Amino acid sequence: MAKIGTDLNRFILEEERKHPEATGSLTIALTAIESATKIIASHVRMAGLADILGQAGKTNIQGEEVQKLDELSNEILIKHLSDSGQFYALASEELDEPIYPPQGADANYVIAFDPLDGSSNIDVNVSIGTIFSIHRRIKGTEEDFLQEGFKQVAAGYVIYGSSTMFVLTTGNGVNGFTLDPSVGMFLLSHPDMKIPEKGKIYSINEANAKKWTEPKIIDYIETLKDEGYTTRYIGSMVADVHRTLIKGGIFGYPADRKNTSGKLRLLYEASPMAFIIEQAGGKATDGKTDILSIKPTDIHQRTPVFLGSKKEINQLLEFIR
Ligand code: P6P
Repeated sequence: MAKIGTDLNRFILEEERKHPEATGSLTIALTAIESATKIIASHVRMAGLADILGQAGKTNIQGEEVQKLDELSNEILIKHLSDSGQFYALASEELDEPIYPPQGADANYVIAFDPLDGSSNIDVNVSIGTIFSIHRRIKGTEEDFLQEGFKQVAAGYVIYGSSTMFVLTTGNGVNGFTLDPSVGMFLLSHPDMKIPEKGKIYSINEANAKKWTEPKIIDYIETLKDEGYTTRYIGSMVADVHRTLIKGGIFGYPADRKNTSGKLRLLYEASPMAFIIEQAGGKATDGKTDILSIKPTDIHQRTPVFLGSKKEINQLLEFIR
């Protein structure tokens, strides 16, 4: 196991050296994500000052329209991922269609990302995050994004919270790196992360309960309440999933009569988070199928999501089945 304090770049290089066939491409790819998210973090930290400095969605002192943070984050990621030359195609929550950077014409990977998930929470200073999912290029068409989640090469998120953390899996466990702003480096703070077998928290927006298309979820939650669980729901997926990874329990966003396929996106929210949670020893399902087994049909498709500790997920599946 890597030593606490190892920086992310060194960790990625040491991981690469475990694979003789590695070309270094994934290392460069992940380093590009690291650079982009450090810049995003600096903008997110400034967001609170936006009104004071007349920025962030308003006209700044030069009289220029300043972009919304999620649009800015999207542009920062597109620039760094394109310039890395390691991605044949980029799919973003902010873009209707994928883009194919000329620098990545011969690249072996495609990446889907949510540049700033939960951005509606910025004005109330709630943790938000960047989520990404990397697949191998197969055909060199949009279909390369429509691979099952278990085929992911790497997945991760960066949570811009009380500290900025980069949580990453390349299919060999989960490791968490905390940004040391004094040196601008992500340092290994949470080696080999494992989700507790069970928790004491459920994280589901019960305000939607009367609209849920699977009423048995209500009975399941009542059982958890009888078992002494408490509820925590931040309304920012990265924050709710990060807490679930560390404390255990369950996070869920069921389908309802308004969002008949659920609200969360499969490719760049549910699938990367499911890969991380399963790599940490947990489970992720849409209520019937493992999230990682779902064959996507559309880049922006939505799915119901339930992820977390094995105990809570298996118990839920007993109720639903
Ligand atoms: P609701 C944020 O808008 C988001 O996309 C996720 O980050 C979060 O988990 C979910 O929506 C919250 O949705 O309907 O409970 O506010």
